[in-house]
Amino acid sequence: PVLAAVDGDDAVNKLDVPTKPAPSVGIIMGSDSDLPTMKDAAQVLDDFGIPYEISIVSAHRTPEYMYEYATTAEARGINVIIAGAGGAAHLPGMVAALTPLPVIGVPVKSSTLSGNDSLLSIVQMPKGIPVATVAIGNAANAGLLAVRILGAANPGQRQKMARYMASWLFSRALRFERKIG
Ligand code: RP5
Repeated sequence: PVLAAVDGDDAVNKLDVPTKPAPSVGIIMGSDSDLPTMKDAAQVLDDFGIPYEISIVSAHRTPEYMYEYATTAEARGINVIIAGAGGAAHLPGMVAALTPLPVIGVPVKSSTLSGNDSLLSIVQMPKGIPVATVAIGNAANAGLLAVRILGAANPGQRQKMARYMASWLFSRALRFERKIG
């Protein structure tokens, strides 16, 4: 009866339903078999409290969806795209050709050529369409690079990165001391 007096959006507002923040980073990958690698990027974004979306988008299995994803990402509020793929890894480059957003490519380790194929496919983008490429399998660095890109225009985010770097270096130094101590 209390809610009977209100309708539509008003009812939602009265109930104070928490709204999810819009994703700022898009994590995409060519196959679900890339997920064990790509989850590290998601973990970093979780640690920094950055909202993201994560989806399977294949350049050769779902090319129309890839086109739609890349051409609508900017309008959906995405600021950075992290794209992982293995083998003939054309996903990051093709997405970068379809959006003005920065694209970070993650070469996923393949079973036949250990990811060397993925690395060369992603890193060798011709002049004009850049893809920032991380090391084979290093999706964590892709997440960290996305945080740094967002931090370029966000001092609070930059401070978080500085704190992360200080604690990371400190824990490494501690580990080293324990080893030699
Ligand atoms: C690429 O082919 C994917 O990015 C993946 O790394 C690789 C193998 O895909 P699956 O055969 O495991 O689906 O498109």
